[in-house]
Amino acid sequence: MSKLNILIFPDSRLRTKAQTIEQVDDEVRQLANDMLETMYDAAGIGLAATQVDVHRRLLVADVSSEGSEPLVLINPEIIEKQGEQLHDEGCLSVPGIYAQVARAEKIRVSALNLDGEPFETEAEGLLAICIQHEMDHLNGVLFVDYLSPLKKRLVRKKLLKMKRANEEVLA
Ligand code: GNR
Ligand code: NI
Repeated sequence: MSKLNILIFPDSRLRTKAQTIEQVDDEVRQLANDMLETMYDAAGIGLAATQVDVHRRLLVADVSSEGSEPLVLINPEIIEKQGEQLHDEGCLSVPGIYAQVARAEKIRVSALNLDGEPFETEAEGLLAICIQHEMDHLNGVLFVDYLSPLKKRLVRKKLLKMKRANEEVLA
């Protein structure tokens, strides 16, 4: 197991559209394990492969308070959406920024598991939000894309400033 580096907005690699996984092999299982370790270490509830600069369609999530319900979705597809919910979202790739986003309240998802077998699952509430947020990442979309151009510009400025301050400390 190893912890992976998380890309930070406005890194252009976060805009890459992830490729379908053709074969669920040991490399994919290793990636899923490393992503779970990275997510738990960062105290996140979800992580998409895009965020660790791997452009393959894989996401992990765990919305339980004990970190006891890891979920791995390979090649996820939303096959049904119902209702709408508004929630303050954050993102490990957009640290320190929170904003309201509208998402479907309930979704039905198809995916492959770590044995490469297809399955379907339903999610609602926070897990539904998380899966929709991670699936956006796999398509190169970030929650700040739903903000007004003005707010998005302020977020970009703030994070670039943070990045520069960080580079000065390291220099
Ligand atoms: O840890 C996370 N919390 C969160 C809170 C509200 C809505 C979405 C999320 S996902 C985020 C982790 C992350 O950036 N996943 O891509
Ligand atoms: Ni995110």
